Amino acid sequence: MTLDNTAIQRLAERVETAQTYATPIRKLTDDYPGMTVADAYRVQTALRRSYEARGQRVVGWKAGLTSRPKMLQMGVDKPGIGFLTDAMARPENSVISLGDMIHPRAECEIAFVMGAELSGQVSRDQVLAATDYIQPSVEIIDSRFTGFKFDLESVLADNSSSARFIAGGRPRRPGSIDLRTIGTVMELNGEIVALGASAEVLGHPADAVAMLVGVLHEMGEVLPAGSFVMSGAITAAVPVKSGDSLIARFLDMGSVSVRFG
Ligand code: OOG
Repeated sequence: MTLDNTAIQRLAERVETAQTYATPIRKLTDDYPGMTVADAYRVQTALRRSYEARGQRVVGWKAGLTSRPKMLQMGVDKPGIGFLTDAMARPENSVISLGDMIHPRAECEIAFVMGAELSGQVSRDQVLAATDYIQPSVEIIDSRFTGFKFDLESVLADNSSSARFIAGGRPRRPGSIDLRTIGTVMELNGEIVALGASAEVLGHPADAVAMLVGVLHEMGEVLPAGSFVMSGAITAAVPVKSGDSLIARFLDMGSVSVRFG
């Protein structure tokens, strides 16, 4: 860690303002080149505390940059995590307003709903044993950095670009489906724009949840029972705009549909 608490607090306020008013900012490492990953998570924690102080509730977590297509798209080669609040959740089949985002992009992800708490270093099997069900989801990400360009430290401080999330499709018990071979097809306005398979996510999406629990442990946190956890985009993210309609299809798990306003 290189930054003092005053700098951490100031950076969290800078990110929160950019998130709240959808105004792009320079990446944080331009001003704080010595910032470390540990510093970035301290900024993310300060941001989480601020949202909680305003009455938002943390309902889950997300893993990000867990697939090669995402790492190649963003030029970052390590995964990370971010928190999800009730204010970011949107219902399936709804119209999601994009007016309060800078340059939104959509992603298909496998979500895990936890039946039991997890903490520390856990295995894929422990993740699966603690999972109540898995479910298709769509995440709308929105980097607060100009041009959607960042490095690992900046994106982690920006809560891993979290903006909105939608759960849908058909929930499945983890033991009833091979979590590596779930094919996904994303259609935007009737055109196929992204195709993938769930093994892109660290070889097995449950390994992304194990990674997430490990990062939480380093932050002094656990993953509570009832958490909604997204394991990370399977394909590169797709830009969306007002008027678009999106269907994310998941093999044997149904689909998630949304429109953008
Ligand atoms: C960082 C967040 C990536 C994912 O699922 O890979 C992410 C970004 O690309 O802006 O949410």
